[in-house]
Amino acid sequence: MGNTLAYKILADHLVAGELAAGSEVTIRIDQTLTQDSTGTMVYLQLEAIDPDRVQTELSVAYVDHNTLQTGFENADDHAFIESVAKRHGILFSKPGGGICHQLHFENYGIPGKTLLGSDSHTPTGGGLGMIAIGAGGLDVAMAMARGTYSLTVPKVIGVRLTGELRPWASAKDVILHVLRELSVKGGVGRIVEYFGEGVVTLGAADRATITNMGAELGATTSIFPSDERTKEYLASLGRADDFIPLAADADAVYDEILKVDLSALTPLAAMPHSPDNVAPVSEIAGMTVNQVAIGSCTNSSYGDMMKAAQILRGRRVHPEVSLVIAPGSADILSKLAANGALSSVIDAGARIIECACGPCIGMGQSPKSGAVSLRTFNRNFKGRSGTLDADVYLVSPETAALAAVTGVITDGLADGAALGIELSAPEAVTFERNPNFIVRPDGFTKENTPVEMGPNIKPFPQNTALPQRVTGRVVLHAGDNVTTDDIMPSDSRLLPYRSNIPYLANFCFEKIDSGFASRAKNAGAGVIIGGENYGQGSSREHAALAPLYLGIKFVIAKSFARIHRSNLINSGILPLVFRDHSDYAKLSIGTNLVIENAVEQLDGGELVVTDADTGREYRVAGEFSELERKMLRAGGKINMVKESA
Ligand code: MIC
Ligand code: SF4
Repeated sequence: MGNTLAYKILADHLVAGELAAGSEVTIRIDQTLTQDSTGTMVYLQLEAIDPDRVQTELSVAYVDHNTLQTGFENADDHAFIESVAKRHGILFSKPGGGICHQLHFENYGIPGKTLLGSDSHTPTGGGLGMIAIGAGGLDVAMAMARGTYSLTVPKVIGVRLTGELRPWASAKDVILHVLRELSVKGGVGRIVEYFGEGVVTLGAADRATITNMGAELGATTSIFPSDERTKEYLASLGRADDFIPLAADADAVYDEILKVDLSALTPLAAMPHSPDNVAPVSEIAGMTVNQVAIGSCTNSSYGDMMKAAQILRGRRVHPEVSLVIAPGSADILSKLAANGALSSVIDAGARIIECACGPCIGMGQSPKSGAVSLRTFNRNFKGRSGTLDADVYLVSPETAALAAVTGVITDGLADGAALGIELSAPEAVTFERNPNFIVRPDGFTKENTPVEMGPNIKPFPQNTALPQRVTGRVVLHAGDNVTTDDIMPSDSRLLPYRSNIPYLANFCFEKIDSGFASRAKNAGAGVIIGGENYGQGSSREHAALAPLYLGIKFVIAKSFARIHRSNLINSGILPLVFRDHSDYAKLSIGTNLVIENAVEQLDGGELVVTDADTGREYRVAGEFSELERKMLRAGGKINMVKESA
């Protein structure tokens, strides 16, 4: 029985445990990446762990999220990250250099390596045949300090690609199709591995779009083979030496298989307000569009930018549309400037913004009230754009640029030719990589470099050891698919406070229940009730740290998203799962709950939670690995590490 590519790479990196789905293993981590909005916490934690140099082959600290600098906070955070990076041997990527995932893919991604990143879209690296996993900041800090990461081995879904995309159908449509098939929780506990004869029709950047948005499936990661297209991509960046061929065995056995015929795909769109709410563009064609945004770590490659430029060249952005373009890296922007594509899009009436996350995380360019915004991004959660009543549709760069010209959602496959727009593949180019946005840590040490700590940077909250009797009052009763954007909103107003949990906590759950923060503070000890897939989306551990600060002791949900579940455990907050889903409706705000003998119950896999007023009992699953139980008993990962030191 042959092996999947994912398991081959995991086996190569295995440090402890048995490589079988569902069991816990520790793997060696070759590379880490952080970005600034999660990075301030990561580096506070790294300083608390206090290693000398990092134990990875390569660690990079990118600044790409909080680049608005409307006050001193962002710039202070950047200076803090840079100082810690220098102290521990980490490369620092300056703001303006580009988006972490695009930059890492271009400059450092290597087939067969493992990458752990404090951002949920780290799996982008899977487009180059890496095992690239998104994790909470503390896990990334530990990976830098120790060079390892522990995870539950996922199952592997094989996606067999056949055929070839037609013009106007694009890599984005492949992943939107997969999302339509599997849903935003279809990838939980799974790695999505692409194989089949259709793979070679997709270039590395297209594969990156697909693996990037595997995060929206809830998957641990996604991966493509490393083949001649990978080699071609690496060679175009002067990195041919980084290439090795990699593929699953011909007789690899997948836990499940999904077949996708690329030739049958048409342009698709994820409609408000979920990435899996997918419809053919033809079904929504004709809808007036107010804003179009092209960029983000999903669709900001050179090829994507050139496709947009091809459509915009010699045309005019519709008078009623605001078109915003953010190239993924300074290298790409520079190339567009050199080959004239930049003038084409500016002349058409596009707004060019910094090579950064920007509007994707609500850092500017919020659409007008009630707007329809077409974005090439990966998330369209309600309010994420900064405008609560805007309708965001996620589409490919082709579909986005076409709508920018016509002013309405337009199906390029049906109408592109009639509009006189022919799409051709962009010419192959080579890149001179620009080292000028990178600060290398050479010559810097802990001894000669002080930590630069601005006044907005506050210590992170820490839990205490699990008591025998855990009590808490229900302070929130939430529905299915609660996102980390719901738990800890992020926009231009709040992102500057990512290093200030006491301030940020006031806005916890603000968008779905504005009374939450004060209710939790008044309760002293609180409990959150959630539905399915609680905590999907971002890797931000702020979605665990702010509730911790507000006194949340445990969360009971129908199911949890992977990274958020880990972040809760890392913070010492118990993520518990309803055994009987009908219990969900029996609990409401104000119910006083208690877990007796919590320490012993934790070992049993099932816990009894009792209504302290009526005596009614609820059975909840607490299926934790040995390591997770240790963390929960200690009151979180940092405490556990200190205990064992
Ligand atoms: C996101 O896309 O939601 C983010 C912002 O990149 C997050 C990280 C964060 O919250 O800082 C992610 O995806 O992990
Ligand atoms: Fe940045 Fe958006 Fe990508 Fe998150 S999803 S890393 S905010 S571009």
